[in-house]
Amino acid sequence: MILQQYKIVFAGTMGAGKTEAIRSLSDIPVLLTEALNTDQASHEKMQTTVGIDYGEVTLEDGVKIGLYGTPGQNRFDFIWPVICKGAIGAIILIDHNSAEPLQELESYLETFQNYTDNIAIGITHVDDHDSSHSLSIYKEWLIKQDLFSPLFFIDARKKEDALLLLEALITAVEVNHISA
Ligand SMILES: Nc1nc2c(ncn2[C@@H]2O[C@H](COP(=O)(O)OP(=O)(O)O)[C@@H](O)[C@H]2O)c(=O)[nH]1
Ligand SMILES: [Mg+2]
Repeated sequence: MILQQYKIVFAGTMGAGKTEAIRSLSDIPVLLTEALNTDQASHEKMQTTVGIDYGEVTLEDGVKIGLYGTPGQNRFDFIWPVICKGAIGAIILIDHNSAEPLQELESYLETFQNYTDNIAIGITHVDDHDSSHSLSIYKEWLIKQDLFSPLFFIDARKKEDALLLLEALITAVEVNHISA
C-alpha cells in the first residue's frame, strides 16, 4: 500500500461517489491499489486482496494529502481500521437516492467514529434524485443525535463540491491544533 504522510479516507456505500470524488480532487490519475488481508481471525483467506482507490492532492501550502477510497461492501469492512490508521479524517458519502439513507449514515458514522473524530458528511446524487426523502432529514437527524459533523449536499463529479468536504476536515484539524 502507498504510504502518505497525511491522508483522508472516503467511505460510503457502493455508487455513493467515492471514486468520483477522489477523481475530482486528485492531481494524479486515480489508482486502484491493493491491500492484503492480514486479519485471519475474521477472514480466513490470507490472500484476500481488497481494492482501494488512491489519489493525491497538493494543497496551496505544498502539503500533499493522500486520498483513500474504501471498498463499500461490508465483507471488506475489516480493512477500514487499517486504512483509517493515522488519517486526519474521514469523509462519509451517502447516496440520497438510497432506500434508507439515514440508516446508512448512522451505520457509517457509528463505524468510522471508532477510527477518527474528524468526520465530514457529503450527501450525493441530490441532482438526479426523485426519492421521497426530503433534504432536511439529515440535519434534523444530526441535531437530534447531538452530532456536529459538517454536512454538505454535493455532486461528487464537481471539484469545488468535493473541496468543501476536504476543507471542512482540514479546517477542523487546524482549529484543534491551535487550541491544543
Ligand atoms: N448525478 C450524479 N452522479 C454522481 C454523483 N456522484 C457520483 N455520481 C456517479 O455515480 C456513479 C458511481 O460513482 P462512484 O464514484 O463510482 O461510486 P463509488 O462506488 O462510491 O466509488 C458514477 O457514474 C459517478 O459519476 C452525483 O452527485 N450526482
Ligand atoms: Mg468506487
